[in-house]
Amino acid sequence: MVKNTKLAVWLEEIKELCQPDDFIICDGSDDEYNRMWDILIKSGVARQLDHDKRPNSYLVRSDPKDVARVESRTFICSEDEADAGPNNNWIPPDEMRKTLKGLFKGCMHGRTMYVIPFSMGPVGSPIAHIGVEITDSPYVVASMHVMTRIGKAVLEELGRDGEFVPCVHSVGLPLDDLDKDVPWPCNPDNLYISHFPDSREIWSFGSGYGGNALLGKKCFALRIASAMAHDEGWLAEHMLILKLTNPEGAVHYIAGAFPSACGKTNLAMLIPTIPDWKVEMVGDDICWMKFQQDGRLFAINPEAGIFGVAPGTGMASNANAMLSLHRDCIFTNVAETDDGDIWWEGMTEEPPDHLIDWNGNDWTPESGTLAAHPNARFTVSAAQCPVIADEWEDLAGVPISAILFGGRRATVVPLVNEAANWIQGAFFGSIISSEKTAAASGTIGELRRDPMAMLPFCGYNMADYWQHWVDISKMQHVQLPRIYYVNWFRKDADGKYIWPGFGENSRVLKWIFERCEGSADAVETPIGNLPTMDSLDLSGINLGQDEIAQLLSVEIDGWLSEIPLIEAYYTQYGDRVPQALRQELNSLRERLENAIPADG
Ligand code: OXD
Ligand code: MN
Repeated sequence: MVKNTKLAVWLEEIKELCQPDDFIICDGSDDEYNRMWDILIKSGVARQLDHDKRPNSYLVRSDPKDVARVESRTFICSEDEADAGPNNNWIPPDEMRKTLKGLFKGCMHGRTMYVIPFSMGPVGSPIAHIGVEITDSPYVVASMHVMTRIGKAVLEELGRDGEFVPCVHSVGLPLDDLDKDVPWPCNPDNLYISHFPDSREIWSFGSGYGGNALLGKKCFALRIASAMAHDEGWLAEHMLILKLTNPEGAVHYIAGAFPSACGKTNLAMLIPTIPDWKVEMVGDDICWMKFQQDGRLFAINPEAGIFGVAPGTGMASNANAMLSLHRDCIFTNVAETDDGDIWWEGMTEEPPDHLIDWNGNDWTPESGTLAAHPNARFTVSAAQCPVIADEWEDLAGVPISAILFGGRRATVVPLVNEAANWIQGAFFGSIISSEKTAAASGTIGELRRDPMAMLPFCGYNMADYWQHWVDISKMQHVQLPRIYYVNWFRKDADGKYIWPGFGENSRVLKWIFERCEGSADAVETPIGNLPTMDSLDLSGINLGQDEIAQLLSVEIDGWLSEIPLIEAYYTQYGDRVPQALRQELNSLRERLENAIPADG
């Protein structure tokens, strides 16, 4: 029985539109989870892995045309095009509604419509929000079981008049169009991942994969939530959350935004190389932050699971991720071993002699193809991570002391740079970039900007989002976290990484921790506050003085050549770029010009 009036009316509407054969309100039980796997195994899309090796775990192979988020088919349908901004694809809401009505009409013929009430964040947390996803995909139901909190408790929390974000999903392939169902139904030629930030709705058609279909994650927790956060004075960010404990037992919580493929999951569950320091994970991908009465900024991980990229994950690169995967996992588009287990590139140094690849074909190391799809994923409960912090589900969240922004830069950007204040930090966030091409020594490679790592995930105009960051600093009685720009990816003249990264990043985390405590030194430079040689703990690390100097250098010329690139980047956002950020850019230029030696 659905008690929530808005939900009851909406469910009838969607039933009428999609015309499913069956209708189930998900209760979140183990029985329900197992039932989904019975269905998926029977349909031929999933196999259970060897129970002794990996209990209660499944391998799924998607349609090869449906393997990743599709940004070109992701739309923000705000009333005004300018509110979506150049960072988003825009279609007028009326036009999109008309298209969607046509597509969704009868789209669940022959299928079951599942209703998933879900909470982003621990049920009842003041930072959490509720959504309801309607889907015709049992794979989505099973995945939502792991990735969010779902079922009866959420309906209770919703009560009679609680608010929720309606999320409608269909694989877009009604059964009456087919003689027989296919293992992974989808409709890649009619793909629409549509967001309505004004009415806070999500409609997704045609894909069953990841961020296109598990609507709680990127669609709700970032695109729609960023718009909610803008209106309500909080922050919905593409950030990990980690807990850092020093040898004396003092704790700081740190959030960090990194574009895809910058080692974010590795950092969230890093094993420190410095003795007696401890890193624990609160979240690996998304962070919602609200100010509390006492002015501190508290964060929750709105997700309950990890949807991690499998290739490249191994005991050497991320042991804690590997150790999370010992049971109760979903693996999508990885390879299958002859003994009923899984494998992907990077899991072990040597590949097995024979595999079934992600397409279901025989594979040997001589095949010359990838055994796992590069975007193959593992889905696992965050609770299974061996370094999950005890407080990861605290209703109040955890107080954030510092925020990191990072990109993948071979040149110019130092290992770590502390912003003098929140506005400079927001400026750092707005210019995060990664080099697309290997830069020749002394030049900057072609840059892909990914401000705050939110480029594909900000549900409104990026410049308005920057303004929101600026406005946060004007709120009354708030204690703002410190902000840092980090870069693990500097290369030397031979194109080799200078910084070893991985567990050694704990040295940078230690400096940040000690800055928060007020016990570590920094030098003020034209670009921000950098560690003094003595304040960064480099004991026992195999780096020469030259290399350290390069990692911490202030490259006046390099930064001066960045200024016009940043200006050009801002130009596409026109007048909406916050004055405060333009001022930061101007002051940076002035400080750099003043730092040029008189005879230089
Ligand atoms: C992700 C991403 O999948 O950021 O988390 O692309
Ligand atoms: Mn992500």
